[in-house]
Amino acid sequence: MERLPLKSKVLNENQIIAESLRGRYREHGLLCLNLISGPGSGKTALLERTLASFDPATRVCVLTGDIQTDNDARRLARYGFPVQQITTGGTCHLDGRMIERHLAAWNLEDIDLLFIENVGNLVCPSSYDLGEAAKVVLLSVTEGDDKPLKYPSIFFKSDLFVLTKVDLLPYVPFSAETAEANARLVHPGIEIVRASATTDGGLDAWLAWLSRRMAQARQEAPTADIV
Ligand SMILES: Nc1nc2c(ncn2[C@@H]2O[C@H](COP(=O)(O)OP(=O)(O)OP(=O)(O)O)[C@@H](O)[C@H]2O)c(=O)[nH]1
Ligand SMILES: [Mg+2]
Repeated sequence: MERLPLKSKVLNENQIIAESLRGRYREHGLLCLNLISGPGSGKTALLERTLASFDPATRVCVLTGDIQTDNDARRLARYGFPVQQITTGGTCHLDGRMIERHLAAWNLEDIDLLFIENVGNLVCPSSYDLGEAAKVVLLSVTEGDDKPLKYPSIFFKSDLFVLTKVDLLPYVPFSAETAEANARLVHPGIEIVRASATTDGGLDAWLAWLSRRMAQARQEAPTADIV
């Protein structure tokens, strides 16, 4: 059998859906962020505090993924913004088709910011593009400062590394500097913020990053110059 060399990557089904989602997000100037971490690093807590800080007129929606339960959607729905739970029933990551199906319930014209909280897993979600503008990786200070070296793919693919639960730093043998240096070894350009969902002002750096990226998404929308 003769083998033909392929010069470009054959797009798999997920990638085709992701590119279509990305195009739709761009068209509406919507910022989509895909939050990824191991189980319990604080994704939902970060989102709860973030939603609590927003003006009620903020056009933000959340899709939150878990293998079982709608616990996270119930936690997040308390803040008055549209939230949907995606229960995968065993799959360890979200994929483009799941996102597409759940977004059908919403009008993208009415959304400026879409958070996707992925299933708690530091490995599988890194392989699935959801059309997001950026992946955001979270790692908490109770998980070990070597994790960026042990799970390099997600640190390599993320624009932002949020080091969470920094209020616990005095109580655990964890060096924030080492974790950050390890993340930069894997991905020299990665941006890093430290966060605490339990401390006043603990999310300031994250919120500043968020508003910068929202402004950028608005500017890149095709209608940005039309007043
Ligand atoms: N001390 C402290 N605890 C936190 C912080 N953020 C989250 N937690 C706690 O960590 C636990 C897990 O937080 P979640 O927000 O549920 O974590 P998650 O990443 O959404 O978890 P999964 O969705 O199951 O992967 C909860 O008991 C939170 O109260 C923080 O900044 N500081
Ligand atoms: Mg959660």
